[in-house]
Amino acid sequence: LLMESGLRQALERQEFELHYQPQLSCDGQRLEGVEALLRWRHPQLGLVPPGRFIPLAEETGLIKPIGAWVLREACHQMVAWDKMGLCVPRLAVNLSARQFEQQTLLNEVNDVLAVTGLAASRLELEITESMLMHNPQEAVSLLRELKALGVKLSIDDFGTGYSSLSTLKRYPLDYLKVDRSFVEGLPDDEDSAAITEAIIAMARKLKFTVIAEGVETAAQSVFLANAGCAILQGYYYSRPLPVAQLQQWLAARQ
Ligand code: G
Ligand code: G
Ligand code: MN
Ligand code: NA
Repeated sequence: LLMESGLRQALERQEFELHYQPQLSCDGQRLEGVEALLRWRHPQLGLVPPGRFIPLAEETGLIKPIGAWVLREACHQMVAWDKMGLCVPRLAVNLSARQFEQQTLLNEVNDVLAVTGLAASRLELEITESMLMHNPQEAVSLLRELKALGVKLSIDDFGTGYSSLSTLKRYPLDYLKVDRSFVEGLPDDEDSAAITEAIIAMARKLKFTVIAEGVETAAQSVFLANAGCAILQGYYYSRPLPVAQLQQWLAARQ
């Protein structure tokens, strides 16, 4: 109850903030991009992770204005980094099911690109399998229109839903993010290793660029790079960081 009334006011009170997690090339050398991850700086509860308020935001519909804020805030941040001479090549933003609607989303993306001047190709929108399966026909046409704007599209948490790679091929997706539940067992767990290698190999043949999430160890990063994964994301490289800390992280690497 406290959460719901608080959630309604959180936007006006500017209690939301974005943290950014780096994504590295498979050799760990080059920054490929960052993923924006939402947090709620609650006056009493402190920093609330998205798992604790996004379901409620979805139920109440508040996710629409919140999601629109995330998109604007993150794109403005990219342009601010450009001006500071900090090179962040690409920005990934998570979409929720309720945001994934034809006209509103297209207008929001179009507007934010026009207002900020951010090149469309530097924006990546992350969607989940369930968002595609709910209404495949609608999803295809929405994704095509988003692609026509020039943005990149990725499928998040791949492997946790019910879709196969062959089904995914019907959609104009650029990136496939292997869910961290597979990465967790690497390199020793034989089933995780076999499944991860197979997913990466097939995804590559189908021309997806593969991103692994939840990379926590050097051994996992080596395994994934050898398996053909292009981009790595996880605590091994960096946790999701508040803006000031990400800027320090970037500056330290230059
Ligand atoms: O940062 P963390 O691991 O706690 O994120 C947990 C979940 O919340 C992830 O599944 C992530 O996709 C989701 N999430 C994080 N930020 C956003 C956001 O801005 N919008 C939406 N819809 N989901 C987000
Ligand atoms: O579902 P999505 O991929 O958007 O969620 C990303 C979430 O995963 C973020 O909440 C982030 O905090 C979390 N995360 C990122 N890297 C790691 C990692 O190396 N290990 C674990 N356990 N979680 C991670
Ligand atoms: Mn994600
Ligand atoms: Na994910």
